[in-house]
Amino acid sequence: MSILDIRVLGDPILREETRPVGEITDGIRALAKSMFDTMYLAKGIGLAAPQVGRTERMAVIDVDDKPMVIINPEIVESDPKTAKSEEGCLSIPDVYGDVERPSRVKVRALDLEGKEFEIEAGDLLGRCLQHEIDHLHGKLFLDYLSVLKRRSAMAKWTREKDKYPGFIRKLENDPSLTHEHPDEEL
Ligand code: K1U
Ligand code: ZN
Repeated sequence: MSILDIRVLGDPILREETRPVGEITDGIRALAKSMFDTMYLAKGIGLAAPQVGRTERMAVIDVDDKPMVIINPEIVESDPKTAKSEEGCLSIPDVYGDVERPSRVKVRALDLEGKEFEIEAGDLLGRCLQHEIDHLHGKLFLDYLSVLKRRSAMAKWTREKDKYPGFIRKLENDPSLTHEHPDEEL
């Protein structure tokens, strides 16, 4: 098992555009495996390459026990109807916000064999696809919040960010994974 460090808000890589994956090499397959290991340990449902300091245009997702790798994904259709729901981000631990997004999207991507596929999804999977594809273009859920909600999310992050020196979240000593919830403490 290979666990990668997660980059947190403030690391410039989270705001950069990724580069399309050309050939799907053993290195890309190994990266996907390490990203799954990292995502599961962090208790996430998705993880995009920039979150682990990589510039490849790829992400891993697992909603409802259906692991999926999306390489060079594109949203090819978006429902004009929108839905609002709470999101978190493994790169902004303990900060949450309600994000309005298209209710359903159709995504075209390559799998780890280099085969093109399309997936149409709403609900949590549709939201997760959009959240991960945003990461691949340097966009974060905070960008969708109103000025007031964004300000309060940033105030919360100001209180959290010192736990992550160098904008690096090391999962082996991560406070939100290793500490009990305050309500569960005596
Ligand atoms: O990319 C990431 O930062 C992962 C992120 C993805 C995501 C969360 C919520 C809505 C859309 C996309 C997470 O997995 S954060 C963990 C989390 O919020 C969550 C975990 C299990 C079920 C639902 C949400
Ligand atoms: Zn995220």
